[in-house]
Amino acid sequence: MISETEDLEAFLDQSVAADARLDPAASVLRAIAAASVELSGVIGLGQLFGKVGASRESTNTDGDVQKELDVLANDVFVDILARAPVAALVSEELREPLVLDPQAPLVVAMDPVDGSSNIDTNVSIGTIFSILPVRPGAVRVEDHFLQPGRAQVAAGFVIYGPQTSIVLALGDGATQIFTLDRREGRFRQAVHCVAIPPDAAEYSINASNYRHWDDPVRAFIDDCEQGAEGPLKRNHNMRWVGSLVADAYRILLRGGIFLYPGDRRSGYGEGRLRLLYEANPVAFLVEHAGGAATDCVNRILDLEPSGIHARVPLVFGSAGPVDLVAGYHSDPQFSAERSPLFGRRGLMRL
Ligand code: AFP
Repeated sequence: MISETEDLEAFLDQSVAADARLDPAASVLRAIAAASVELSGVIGLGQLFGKVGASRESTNTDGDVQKELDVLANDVFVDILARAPVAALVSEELREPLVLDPQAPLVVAMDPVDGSSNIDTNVSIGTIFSILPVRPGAVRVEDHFLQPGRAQVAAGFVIYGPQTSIVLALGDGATQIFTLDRREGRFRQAVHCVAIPPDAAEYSINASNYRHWDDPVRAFIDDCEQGAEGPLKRNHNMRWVGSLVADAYRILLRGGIFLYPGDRRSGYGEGRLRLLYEANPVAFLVEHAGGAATDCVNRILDLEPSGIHARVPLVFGSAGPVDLVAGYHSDPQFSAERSPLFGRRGLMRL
């Protein structure tokens, strides 16, 4: 375990000194950190920089209209990763993988700007990244990316909020947080070895989708809402930022559970979030901090991606509540009660 360090540079140097195989990943993390300082400056200016939140004619792989900042950020990361030991890049903003240095030992999957819909509302947004080893013998470029998340060498996200911070885990079994000290132009250690509380009564879900959820998710949220009088026997709080990195950062620091399940809306059967560059990196950080991450039932980091932009239901946070949600999905009683007679669990509809 790496001892507490002064800043990101010292942390990366110490990590490579402890395991020389991490040297290429450390170079990629330095590149991402440098690009994030530039982006932080642009995001911090908001409308003063220009219409960064303006919508373009183009759409991304999500079918979402691209914001000016989405494209600008993607260009910044492509430029800097082309000078790092990266063989290929998958980005939410690019339909196909982009080949960079075919001889390099790593590939990177990333969402350059997560939370784009919040750009104009001055809410925290972020860059999420996953660093994987190339797969020897891969025939197609995308085959390098179709690995379970447990193969990640490193992963993390940058959050552009009141602070600009990098949350990362680099193979040594711990999640670290570094905050940009603009006075010195460097990322300094803010939290050493993040530890998610094993339990917490705070849940994070877009409740406006209640009518689209499957029964086990409804049953769990119903029980959270019933508070101390309900089967969970305690009152709960709710938070939903609409920016994955903001909800993830809060949960890493004070615990809780985040849910973006699959639902019955067209195109949302596997939820909204992407396995390669949203769920896997967040799951890597959460597990390194002692939490858990599933697709409601199965461990995220064990899932085999079906494609570079594959979506996945995502539940993560304090291990207790994440395990409880899996229990709601495996215990038939939680879905048996939702007959036409029961509007909400346990309440007879007359
Ligand atoms: P955008 O990047 O389109 O704003 O989506 C953000 C996001 O991917 C993730 O950061 C949020 O947790 C989630 O979508 C919010 O989804 P809803 O808008 O459906 O609540």
